[in-house]
Amino acid sequence: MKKMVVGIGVLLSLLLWFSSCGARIEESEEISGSDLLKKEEELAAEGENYIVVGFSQVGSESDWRIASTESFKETFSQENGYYLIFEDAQQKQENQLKAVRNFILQEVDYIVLDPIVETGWDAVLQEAKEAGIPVIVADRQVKVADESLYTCWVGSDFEEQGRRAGEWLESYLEEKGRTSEEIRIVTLQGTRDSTAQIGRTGGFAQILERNDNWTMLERRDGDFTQTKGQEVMEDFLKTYSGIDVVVSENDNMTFGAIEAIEAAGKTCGPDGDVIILSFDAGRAALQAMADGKINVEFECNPLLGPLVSDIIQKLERGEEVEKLQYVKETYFDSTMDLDTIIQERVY
Ligand code: GZL
Ligand code: ZN
Repeated sequence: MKKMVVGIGVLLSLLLWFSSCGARIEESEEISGSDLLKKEEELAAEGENYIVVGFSQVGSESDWRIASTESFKETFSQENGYYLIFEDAQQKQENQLKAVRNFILQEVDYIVLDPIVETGWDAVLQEAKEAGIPVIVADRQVKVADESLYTCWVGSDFEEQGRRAGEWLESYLEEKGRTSEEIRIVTLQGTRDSTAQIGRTGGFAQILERNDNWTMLERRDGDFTQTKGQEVMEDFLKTYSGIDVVVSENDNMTFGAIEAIEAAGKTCGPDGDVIILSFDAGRAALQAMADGKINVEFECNPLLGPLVSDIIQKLERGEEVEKLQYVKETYFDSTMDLDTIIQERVY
């Protein structure tokens, strides 16, 4: 019988968990994934009915991602009736594929996947389907030939976020009487082929094309990280003169871009040389906006844990769930009462 030795981390955390639940496993005992879960079933028989959830998370590349992980770990706790097996893929799809296969071997009850990019999931989701394990996709989306390979998706309308950014820039430039001068724009893109990047780029492009005086000098992948965002912005500043606007597809790249702009002796924000549009609207970015460095923040809600838990509870009751579930979002700009907004922010 194929013995699957669970990762030491999982083994240790499960050992700790079992000991805390009173089931005693001899310290020296080497147990396999399926034996581990048999023990868990024994526990269940004693009424400790945990729903085992395997969550494959993209990585820890941004403030948004950290808030997302926190939301899932807080929600999928033992007090709430769950046992969470959490895997951080360090922004590599092959790690996510391994994690999902691991979850299947461990016969988890549900798989939650935040897919780093949209393609490459058909085979592994087919395996989950054959194993009878429902897959819930959260945040970013998967593009698969057979939509039945996942139960549902919950997350943001990234294209609307992008459109909202374009609409905001239109009205801002109108207010400033800058509707006939050339507006020179660069874009720091998120991880290429991630749903957030596809949507934000695509949504903004819809508005770009109706403004003849806007010039998109270049869009380049900054991988949603501060380091890469700074690197790309430094190169943009060397390559292009008179950049008027930076569209940055997440706050961490924005922080890097601000570093680069200021190092080049320029200023950004409402009173600066360069207009900064940023996505996520985490607390640190709202503070940077209050400090005058960013013009506008397009919110992206990372608190998906409770929504995914509601979905699982519905499925446990045999209820139908919507295939696509969008979270509500807004934007904040420097004209608003940022101190109050910052106080109220959860992330
Ligand atoms: C968006 C999410 C993106 C964030 C980035 O929902 O996938 O990934 O905008 C994060 O900050 O890295
Ligand atoms: Zn709109």
